[in-house]
Amino acid sequence: MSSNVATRTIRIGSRKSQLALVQTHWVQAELSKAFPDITFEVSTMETQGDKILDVALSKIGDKGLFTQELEDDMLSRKVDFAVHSLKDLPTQLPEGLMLGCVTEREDPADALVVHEKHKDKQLDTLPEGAVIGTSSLRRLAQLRHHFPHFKFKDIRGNVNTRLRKLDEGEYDAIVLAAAGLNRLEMSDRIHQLLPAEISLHAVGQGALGIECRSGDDDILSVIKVLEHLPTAQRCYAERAFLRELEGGCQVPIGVNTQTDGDTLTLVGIVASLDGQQLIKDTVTGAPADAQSMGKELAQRLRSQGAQEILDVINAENRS
Ligand code: DPM
Repeated sequence: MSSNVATRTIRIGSRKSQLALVQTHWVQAELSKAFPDITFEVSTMETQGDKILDVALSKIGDKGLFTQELEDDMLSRKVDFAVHSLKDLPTQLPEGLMLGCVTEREDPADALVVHEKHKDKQLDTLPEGAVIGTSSLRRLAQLRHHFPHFKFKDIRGNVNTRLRKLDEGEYDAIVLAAAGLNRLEMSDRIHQLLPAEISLHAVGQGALGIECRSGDDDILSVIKVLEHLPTAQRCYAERAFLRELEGGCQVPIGVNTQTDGDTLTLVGIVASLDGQQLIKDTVTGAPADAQSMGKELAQRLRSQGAQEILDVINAENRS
């Protein structure tokens, strides 16, 4: 590291939600431990995704919904890097910015949270017509496939708002990322972890992504101390898979990855919104080939009909 960075102040950009702040403050604390002579300051802002709360996520559609304002501040040098939930970070970053670090993953699984009155129930035993809250097309399509007798209803807002809406009786159950609940110390609200056979998680779910200016070597040398290589390799494979498939809007695409010694396994799914078609396949390879594995899996799913499913969804989202 060059000497000028050793005594300076580094500014971190973050969203304002409680979860975003927990994540950013963790990064700040870890980096302060590793670099006691550097001052790390947090600067918070609201993004488009925090402001527009009455429109389904899939309809807003724009990429970078939760990241763009932070990216503008990095490019204009108001902040030096930004901490994101990796799953909210688009696979194509603006010119001049890069994914500089991927931190160790929390549990990437989806979790079912139920209303009090269903506390003795599981997905298998919730009644016919139970109202399940999610605005994730990925969760919707996969759950509809396995549980066609439920009703699905959009839900927006940060984690706390969603839990309140559930508790107030608007929904029988909601699906959230286990990682968010764990980080908010609300693990006790997790009623059931959804196994991969029921719901493949979102690309990058459970990991933090630190975005910075491309080639900003001083900043990169600092944030890299938080990089967790096995997580990064898994997430590079997942992101390459999504990048190869995506059209522009939120799409029902799920993944699961495992590393076992020198083998990386990537499972991916593309689902139709009615849950009728699930196209799923697996590739294995060396972790160093993560990106090409992601591409290969995308091409395999495409040859099995995934593109037709995505074209229909993207056309509907735009209309
Ligand atoms: C993205 C999705 C959701 C968030 C879509 C998806 C969930 C939306 C919903 C891309 N971003 O998962 O298929 O359920 O209505 C989000 C959460 C976290 C990061 C909250 C959550 C925390 C977990 C993490 C919202 N972004 O999914 O419960 O760090 O991975």
